[in-house]
Amino acid sequence: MSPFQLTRILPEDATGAALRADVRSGLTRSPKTLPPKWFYDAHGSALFEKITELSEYYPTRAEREILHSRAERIAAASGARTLVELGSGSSEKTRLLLDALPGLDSYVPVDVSASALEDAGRALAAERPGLEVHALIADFTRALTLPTTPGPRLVAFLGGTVGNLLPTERAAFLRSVRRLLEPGDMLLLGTDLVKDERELVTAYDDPSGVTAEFNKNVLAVINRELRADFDPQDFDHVARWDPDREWVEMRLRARRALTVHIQELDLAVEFAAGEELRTEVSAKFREERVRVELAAAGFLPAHWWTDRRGRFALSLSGV
Ligand code: AVJ
Repeated sequence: MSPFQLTRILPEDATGAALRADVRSGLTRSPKTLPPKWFYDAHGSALFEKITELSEYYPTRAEREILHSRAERIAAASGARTLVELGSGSSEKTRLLLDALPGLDSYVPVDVSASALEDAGRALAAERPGLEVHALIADFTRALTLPTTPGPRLVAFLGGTVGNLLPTERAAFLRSVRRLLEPGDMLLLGTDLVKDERELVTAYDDPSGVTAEFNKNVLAVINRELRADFDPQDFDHVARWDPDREWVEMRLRARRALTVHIQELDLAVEFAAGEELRTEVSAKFREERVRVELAAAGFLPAHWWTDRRGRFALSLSGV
């Protein structure tokens, strides 16, 4: 039996149907919005990898610092035999955890991107012959069922991606993760923290323009998948801090009045000059809010660790 198994939970066309529904509803409302998950085709994922290497984009390095210093504690506290990673992407940070979890039998990376799962999953299965890799192609914001693997399980949701969910979506998501867990299982959650506005905005508006390119990539995705005629040059990248909701927003601002045609949807979308399309919210947290939200979902927060500069936190919770 191969130690690498790839299971598709998402039906082949679920992604296409979800994209069509999101684009139709997001571009026909006011203000216009798109969910950030559509950034991540192969090019968008590569651009995100480039973002993580920018000096301005601190979350990845800050989280890696915490994982590096706390991996042994996490391993000891969880005693995990199965590691489930939601939104695993390239699984690079996972190696720190995997290396620290000596008793691990199974690794379950969950991602919407089959290609990311293939590459990362096969590499890991080759490196760790004793480890069963059960990759799941799934949208973790929807109902998930996990393969039967030995407990206790540690579910990791890293990178601060939980901040991409709006508050009501986040509450529903945390409850759905809670339902996956049994007594003895734990959740390891990465959350970016509230900090100086300049530092936050610069992390989402780097001078080299990589984040701008990443933001505009969603237009290329819609052009390709839904036969639309967006010209990325018609839009400016905007990153803004919302002090009331404590999140960073990325937007695309139309440089002039224009009409976009989306053939697959049989839809024409008008933008006024200066009109902004919101493409992402990235919520920043305070310890108290993380505790309250975790508790509301039925978790028992046990540990809270930050990097030395207090920019990012990892929390470990039981159920
Ligand atoms: C991958 C969702 C954690 O919100 O910081 C990076 C995505 N957006 N730069 C984030 C992102 C703009 C990132 N997450």
